[in-house]
Amino acid sequence: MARGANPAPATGDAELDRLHGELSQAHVIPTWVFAPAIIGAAPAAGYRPHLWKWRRMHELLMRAGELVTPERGAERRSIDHVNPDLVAHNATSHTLATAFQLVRPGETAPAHRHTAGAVRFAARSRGGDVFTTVQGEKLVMERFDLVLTPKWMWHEHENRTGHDIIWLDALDYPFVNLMRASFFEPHDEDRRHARRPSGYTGRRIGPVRPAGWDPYPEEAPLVRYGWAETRAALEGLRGEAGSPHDGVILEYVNPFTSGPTLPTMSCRVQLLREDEHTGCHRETASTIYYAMQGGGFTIVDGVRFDWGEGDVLVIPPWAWHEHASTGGEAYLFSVTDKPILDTFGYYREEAGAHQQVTESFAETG
Ligand code: 1HN
Repeated sequence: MARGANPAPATGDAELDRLHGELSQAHVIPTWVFAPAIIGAAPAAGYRPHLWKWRRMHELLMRAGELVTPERGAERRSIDHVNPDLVAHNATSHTLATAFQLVRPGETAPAHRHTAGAVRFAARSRGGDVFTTVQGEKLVMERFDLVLTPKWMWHEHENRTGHDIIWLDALDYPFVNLMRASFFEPHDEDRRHARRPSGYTGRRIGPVRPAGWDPYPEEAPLVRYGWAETRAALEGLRGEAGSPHDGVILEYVNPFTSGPTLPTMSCRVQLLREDEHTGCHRETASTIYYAMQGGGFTIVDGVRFDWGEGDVLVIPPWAWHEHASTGGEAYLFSVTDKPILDTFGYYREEAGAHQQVTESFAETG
């Protein structure tokens, strides 16, 4: 099939139409016709918000637990949240993808590395000796801990407990793929890196650090954010006003730069207090939410998404949204691509009036 540019609509002027036709065949388009399509007056996400209900995800993941083993080839027993509007990209938002990963007792997911950066939020963990090893350093994963796998770092997972662990993976591979910058390598035993003592990085990221310690930039940060400390920080802010659009919200920062969690992704945790209903806003960032505890709803462009524990919700860029807790307080973990926009000065935010709900999201599949 010949590949031409989009044909311009007929104008009624035969000669102009002939020019438009020839332009298209020569793989050029007339800006005088296509300017609005080329440069939008406001962002068009091109995809809709979507909600994945935990009950269904859990059932499917447990079936995978019976049928699939994470070994060389299959690599990981994870199920990716594919936005029905982004099927061609296997993506949750246009830049980010989340997944649920199950590691059963005694299992190891073999080491590999990729240019995509990843974070893991321990959604369901009973604690104990279950961990991700990043660059030879063991990062344990108790419930609601966050561990990072920055780009190109070797990582493998191991569960030495008697219980299943399920975590939420968030990766920036849709963005990396857009940039045509994806590389992947399975671990090669010959290149096995030196192992570090447990807590090595943890002892180097606080307000007091070994004197003269200068991390290689490509090796930092390698961080585990323990839920006990994160929760204490969140509780400490409970009495303050918080954010008009998010309630009490914390950002997981890079301890070396105080910048975002990773160059492409910022992780947050937020508390919506009892019967809190936030203000409405829209932003040029896309965000994926994981409901940790409690229930509530989020209105996105007039559609109400009711969420409960374990549910995942994606909000595209420039979509109006506001959050509310119902029946008590609610905790949300989220990942946003805001750092990418900030890097180039593209982040914008606008506050708006509360929305009218025109429909409620209905689960499919
Ligand atoms: C991946 O490498 C991991 O390393 C998890 O645990 C989820 C989803 C898609 C592609 C690669 C991991 C992933 C993934």
